[in-house]
Amino acid sequence: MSQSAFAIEQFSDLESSSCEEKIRQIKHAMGNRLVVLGHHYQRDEVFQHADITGDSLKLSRLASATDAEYIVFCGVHFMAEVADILSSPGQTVILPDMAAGCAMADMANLVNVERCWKELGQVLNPDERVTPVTYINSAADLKAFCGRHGGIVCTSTNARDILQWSFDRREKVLFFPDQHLGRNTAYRMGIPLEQMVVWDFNLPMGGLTPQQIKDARLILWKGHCSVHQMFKPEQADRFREKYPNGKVIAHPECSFEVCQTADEVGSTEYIIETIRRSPRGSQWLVGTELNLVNRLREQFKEEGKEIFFMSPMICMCSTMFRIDPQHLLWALENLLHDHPVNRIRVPEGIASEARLSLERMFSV
Ligand code: CIZ
Ligand code: SF4
Repeated sequence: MSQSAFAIEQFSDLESSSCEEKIRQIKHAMGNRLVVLGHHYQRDEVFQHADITGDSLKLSRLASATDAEYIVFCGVHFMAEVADILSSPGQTVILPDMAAGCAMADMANLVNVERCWKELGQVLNPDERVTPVTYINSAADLKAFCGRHGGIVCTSTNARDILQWSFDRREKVLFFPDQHLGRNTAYRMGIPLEQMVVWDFNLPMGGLTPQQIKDARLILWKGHCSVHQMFKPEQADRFREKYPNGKVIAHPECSFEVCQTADEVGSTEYIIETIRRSPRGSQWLVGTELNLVNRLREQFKEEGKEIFFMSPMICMCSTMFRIDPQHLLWALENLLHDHPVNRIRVPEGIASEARLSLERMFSV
């Protein structure tokens, strides 16, 4: 990085409102050279600047289609990695704050997933009998692991089709890092809970006996999202007492009990679409990240739809929240002066294997 790059300290104390104006000016000045992507969980002050908004699947597809020189990803680290993997060599992907990770993604790493694969090898031949499936919320080297071992990536939008693809190829699936997405999706496909086991990566052999492994169809990694784990079925009960005609919609990262009581279960894109299509005057209790729920409440107010957040407590994704207008402005100001900061670069060896598992997903 050149010495004349701007330091974040020059921006940290700026008011959000003055960042807003400057961000607009830089975006205008850079035109088509720049595209800003915004995930649904971003705060409004940042989300408003996105040229394209969506879930990670939609954004990663669009990242591969754009020919902008700079892709600024307002989201979390694994999403920017996917954008880098799918973009072309001349493009640069920027994550405005490197601390924007995903606690759930961090619950699986290459060391403990490779150990799991080796330990499964003591009981069966995993490369013949187990399809590894990684949720897109995972590091690039885990996507590469899936690429190497005949596996695939899924998102919460396509998890069902991806699990079907995986079971069509091999009799078992190892699903990481989110146990809830795996369990909720497989159960709705008709796989009973008795055919699922949880792999505790802190224990030898995942804490399972050889027989449990042989009998299982789905091996679920013991990972979770602490934001979605806050929602409880009692919150749905209380809502229904008050609004007997109201509907409950939950993200599949929520617990099994919450998804069982919900009227609808689906990804952020599904939640938005379902509420959009619902009749005027509908009442919804929504179990997903707070910024998105607040935005839905505003967006559909005019149609007389009432939207409530599932938890009485504030549960926001604290890492998504790291991307603030100050960091976005800092990243853009540097780009305007051709000093990319916080570039996300996946080494080519990892990227090419990760691309395999992503391309398998796109082909399903
Ligand atoms: O895939 C995504 O973007 C995430 C993390 C959630 C969702 O349901 O969209
Ligand atoms: Fe990760 Fe949960 Fe935040 Fe999504 S809401 S980015 S899964 S920590």
